[in-house]
Order: sequence, then C-alpha cells, then structure tokens
Amino acid sequence: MSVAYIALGANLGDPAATVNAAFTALAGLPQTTLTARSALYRTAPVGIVDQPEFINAAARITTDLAPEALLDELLAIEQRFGRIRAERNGPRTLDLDILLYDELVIDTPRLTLPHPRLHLRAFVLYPLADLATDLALPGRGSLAAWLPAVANQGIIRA
Ligand code: A4P
Ligand code: MG
Repeated sequence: MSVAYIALGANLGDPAATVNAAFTALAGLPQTTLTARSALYRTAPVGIVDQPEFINAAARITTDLAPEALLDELLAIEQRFGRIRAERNGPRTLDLDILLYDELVIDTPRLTLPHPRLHLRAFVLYPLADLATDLALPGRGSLAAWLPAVANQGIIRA
C-alpha cells in the first residue's frame, strides 16, 4: 500500500459540487481508499488571472495502483467530468494532479513527482496542510516552511 496526495481544482460550472463529486470518485477508485479530505478553498486564479476563481481541495488516499496507473485513473475521472484541455493554466471543470506518492521522486514525460509547482502555491499548500501539518516534501523540506511565502495569494476557506 502506498500513500498519495491528490490536488483537486475546478473553476467552471458548479466548482464546489464538482470537487465534492470528485472526492466520491476518488473513493470509488479500484485498489484505493480515500483516507482524508481537506476543506474546500476559494482561490484566486494563478497563471492566467483573467478567469473565474477556483475551488481547490486536497485528498489523501492509500492505494495499490502504481503512479502511472493512478494518473490514468485521474485523467479518466477528469474526462467523466467533461474536462476539455484548451489552454495550459486555463479554466477547467476539474483538474486532478498527483502531488505526492510516498517519498517518490520521478521526472518522466508523463509524470513528475512531487508535483513540480506544489510548494509555490497557496491553493495546494493550504489544503495539504489540512491533511498533514508535518508533511515532508521530498527534496524540499517541510510543507509548513513554505506556507509563509504564499500567504499573500488569495485563498479563503469556502
Ligand atoms: N503530469 C506531470 N506530472 C503530473 C502530476 N504530478 N500530476 C502531466 C498530474 N499530471 C501530471 O496536465 C498536463 C499533463 O501533466 C498530464 O497529462 C500529465 O501527463 P493537465 O492537467 O492537462 O494541464 P494543466 O493542469 O493545465 O497544466 P499543469 O501544468 O498541470 O498546470 P498546473 O500547474 O496544474 O496549474 N489557480 C488556482 N487558483 N487554482 C488552480 O487549481 N490550476 C492551474 C493549473 C493554474 N492556476 C490555478 C489552478
Ligand atoms: Mg492537471
């Protein structure tokens, strides 16, 4: 069994309903148990700023799926929720990213772990901190140490 952390993000349609339904979809994955879910957060868009605000959250799972198989399952859930890949960083009905998978550090064309931008983003770090305040980010120290630097990014508990 491995422990993985998943980021959930949505900013089209009814984002809060989508994120809640996505938690249920994660709970239904094969060989996987949803062990914790964060609060929902309303967050200002990062990257392309001229788009609706996001709802972001994070989940902890235990799974027997290998990282690439887990990614395939997450992409399939995104498709079920009507995800259309238009522009990078652009609006989406649902985005599911793997933040951490055990202590794994990999960089392949399909999958980079830990997620390369996770430590720079309030919309990832705050939900993650709900799940594990003392979390270590492989190669990047503790999660708690990164929080002050992102405190100025717009984020409110929904
Ligand atoms: N991929 C590589 N590593 C991973 C990983 N750890 N988890 C590959 C998931 N996927 C990973 O992703 C493109 C490809 O990344 C996948 O097919 C997979 O093979 P994508 O979801 O199609 O593209 P994207 O999400 O538009 O781009 P990217 O680079 O993932 O963007 P980010 O960094 O996820 O940022 N602002 C707020 N407030 N809230 C947000 O949630 N999200 C973004 C997207 C920008 N601004 C935001 C938010
Ligand atoms: Mg993504």
